[in-house]
Amino acid sequence: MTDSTVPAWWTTAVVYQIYPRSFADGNGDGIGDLRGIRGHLDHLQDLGVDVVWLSPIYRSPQADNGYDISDYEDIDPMFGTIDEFDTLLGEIHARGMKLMMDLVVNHTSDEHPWFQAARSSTKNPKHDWYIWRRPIDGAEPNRWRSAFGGPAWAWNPPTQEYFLHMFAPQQPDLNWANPAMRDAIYTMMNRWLDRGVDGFRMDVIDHIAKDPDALIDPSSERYVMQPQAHDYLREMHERVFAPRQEALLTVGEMPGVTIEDAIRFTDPKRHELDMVFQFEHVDLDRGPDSKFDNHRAPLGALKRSLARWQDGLADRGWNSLYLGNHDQPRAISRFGTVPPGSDRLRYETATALATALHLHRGTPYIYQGDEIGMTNAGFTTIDDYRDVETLNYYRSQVGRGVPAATVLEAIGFRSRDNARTPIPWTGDGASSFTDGVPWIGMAAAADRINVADDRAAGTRSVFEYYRRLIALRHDSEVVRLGAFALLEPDHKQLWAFRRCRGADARIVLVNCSDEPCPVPDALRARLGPLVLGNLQRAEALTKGPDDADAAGAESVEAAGPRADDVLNVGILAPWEARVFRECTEPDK
Ligand code: TEU
Ligand code: CA
Repeated sequence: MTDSTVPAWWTTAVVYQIYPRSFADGNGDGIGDLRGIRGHLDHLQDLGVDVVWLSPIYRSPQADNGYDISDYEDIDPMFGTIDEFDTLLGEIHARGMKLMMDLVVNHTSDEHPWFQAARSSTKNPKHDWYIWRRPIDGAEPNRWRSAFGGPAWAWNPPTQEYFLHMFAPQQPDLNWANPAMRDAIYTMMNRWLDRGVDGFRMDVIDHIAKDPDALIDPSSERYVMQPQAHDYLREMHERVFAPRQEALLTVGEMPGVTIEDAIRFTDPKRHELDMVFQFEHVDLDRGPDSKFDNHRAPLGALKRSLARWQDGLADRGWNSLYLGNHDQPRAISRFGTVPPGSDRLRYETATALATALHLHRGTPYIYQGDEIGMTNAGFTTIDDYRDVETLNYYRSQVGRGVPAATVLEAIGFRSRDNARTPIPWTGDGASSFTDGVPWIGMAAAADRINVADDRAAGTRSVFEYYRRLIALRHDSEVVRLGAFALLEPDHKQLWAFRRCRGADARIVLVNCSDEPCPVPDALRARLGPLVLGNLQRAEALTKGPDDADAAGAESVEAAGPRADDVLNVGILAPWEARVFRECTEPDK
């Protein structure tokens, strides 16, 4: 957040993440593209989002679906051309939205000309733009592992050295200690901002600083969150963001970041980033050895984790709010119990989790497809999968004798491909996404779970409910800026919390279970008029008094269903979510 007394514009904003290769295909090659996105901007504008975040569309060999960039300043032909990009950007701006690009500068593709030069000779000026080490005792310099399995070092015969890759071998890590390399990155970033881009989501930006001693320490585990990362980000802020800071949004993706680090990264007085993606809540259900040793995270762990971050960044810094993205399984199948393609409690779970997330303090991020309640894919064979991380894991596990069925069950729950299935725009499934053959299969039940059917579902439309959540954030200062307090922290079904700003307060009740949930009496006594609920109750709802802070009839707080049906709120239905004004006179 800026250090002015006026809250930054993005404290009101909601961001929508597009994974371009799976959003909409405009030329029939089975891969989503810029033309496809242009054809569905109404969907985003109808939803009411303020910022569109595009996962990478730069030139790339696609070893990691574009997170391996070979030219930062050109659009990959599979997505379109730079002219088509300019047209898309213009149309997004004309509709009053902003565009945030995905910046991957911890590493490049091994096909980037920089790396091709660097690997050719230790004498090449670009050699030091990457991270090289000689063998130690004939082996890799330390025992660091790639996030995708195997050693984090690959051998380079021309120079008889290893190079570091925290991800795929096709993704060599850049050496941020080299000033010329940093200059090239800043120059490129400024060219995108000069083109009109409104900000950057910065891929694993907490990985960019490496401790040189750790690189040759066989026992070292120290590869994220090195303190130099702050120095580089302050330099980047000075060289790139500062001249246009008020208009920009910068968010750092930071696996492993702590609250203390995040305060330093997002404290406006430090001029580094506006916000970060932290990983504490999305690492709750992973095993000690692998994310695929997965189990369900208890509600208590999830709500206390987010509450820690609410409390931690309450006074300095700002939270990104997310439950899903292109690296995570679908939230309703992971934090809910909705199997692939099932309609059982699917609308309820999608809208309940969205209510909990969007009523927290921070900037909510909607991942494409979550706004229509998409589930995990439901893939059944390894041939259905495309993700390098998933395929590497399958091969390594089966290779060490784990039954294929066991591995398929683990990846079926946790694979990143669960969220990378194409968006079905109508009940025609694949043909509503592409005229060709989609690059990856559709999720289960795409004939039923699709944009057209959801948007026609009236009071059971996930899209319509998301739209009202977004409108509520836009309308309500207490939702945007109100202080957060977790209520009933030990309740195993109920996610309850309070937001308040001055005398104005909301109480949020979300039953995160498949069973009815009695509302504790102490809470019921505090409930005033209903502001928003995800279920239509049988009882007729009467209009309550006009809202004090509602800006007229367009306010969702004025227009939504409201009633003093506190007496009827004693029991929350499975996955029922309700937002109330807090009653100031308990006996009322
Ligand atoms: O992901 C970084 C990351 O660490 C987590 O998302 C996760 O550890 C990773 O997906 C492996 O489980 C970012 C991008 O979001 C991801 O798509 C890329 O694969 C990765 O960086 C490398 O660029
Ligand atoms: Ca295409």
